[in-house]
Amino acid sequence: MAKEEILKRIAKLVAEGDEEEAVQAVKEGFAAGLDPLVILNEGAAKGMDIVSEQYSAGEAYLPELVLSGDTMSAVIEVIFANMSKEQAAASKQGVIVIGQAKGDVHDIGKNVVAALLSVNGFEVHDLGIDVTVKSFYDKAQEVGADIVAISTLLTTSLPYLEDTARYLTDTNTRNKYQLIVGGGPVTPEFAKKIGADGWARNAFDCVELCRKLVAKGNPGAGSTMIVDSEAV
Ligand code: B12
Repeated sequence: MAKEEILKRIAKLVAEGDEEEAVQAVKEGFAAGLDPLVILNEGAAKGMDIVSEQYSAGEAYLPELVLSGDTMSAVIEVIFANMSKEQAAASKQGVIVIGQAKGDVHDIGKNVVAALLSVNGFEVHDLGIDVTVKSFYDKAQEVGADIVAISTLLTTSLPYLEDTARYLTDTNTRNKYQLIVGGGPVTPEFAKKIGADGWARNAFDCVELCRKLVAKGNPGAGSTMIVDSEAV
């Protein structure tokens, strides 16, 4: 099968939530010489786009979303296992604490971001879903993080991003950690408003953002770096 067809098939199987076949197709992709990052971005992630659009159009419902989400997670695991071998010798780019904001159980996008950061040489500590402000702080202190990354897809969880910025200020640690935010309702304007150090549109942009922020240093200085590959 041609590479392009394998990518389309992976996208379709993720959208359909067919975990077994999707994992098999990913393995076929490796065998055909496809780059793991291409499989992730142009195959699996496209599948999530498809089911997201179907959901928004009322053509798919929560059970389908859960199946697709589980399939995406399984696929990420296989892709990640394959990539981490290649990247084992990668130098440490920085330490990142990442999690989904309090009240939010969505984790697919956050998992993609975490996986991509890991394979690009960052040491990633993933706190999972529904993470309290204090947990972000405690983990960052414990591991000596360079970056605290918060994801949310829920408008109702946005206030916790602002709370985190305030908590870091109140504990005199705002100048220790680059605070970055992202996910559906998190706009660049919102990131600026809460004084975050960075915002990125997707996982690929996030890797670039993290590289630039670690190189720049000076967290909490008041400027917000925006990395948006879709900006015109
Ligand atoms: C899948 C899904 C679910 C699944 C989640 C499964 C899982 N394991 O994650 C399930 C079915 C569980 C679910 C539940 C709910 N959902 Co839902 N869900 C979705 C859906 C369809 C797709 C999300 C997704 O995975 N996208 C694919 C990933 C790859 O993209 P992404 O998350 O955006 O991440 C990318 C970027 O945003 C960015 N990014 C992400 N995080 C970060 C972090 C940083 C730091 C940076 C820089 C970048 C970054 O990079 C990522 C990768 O490129 C969206 C619709 C949509 N179009 O987004 C609704 C959506 C997010 N859900 C919604 C809602 C309302 C809910 C529920 C409240 C429904 C309900 N009534 O129960 C519950 C949530 C309960 C809770 N407490 O959290 C709304 C949210 C509306 C809002 N703005 O508040 C949406 C937008 C649907 C809608 N149109 O109404 N959901």
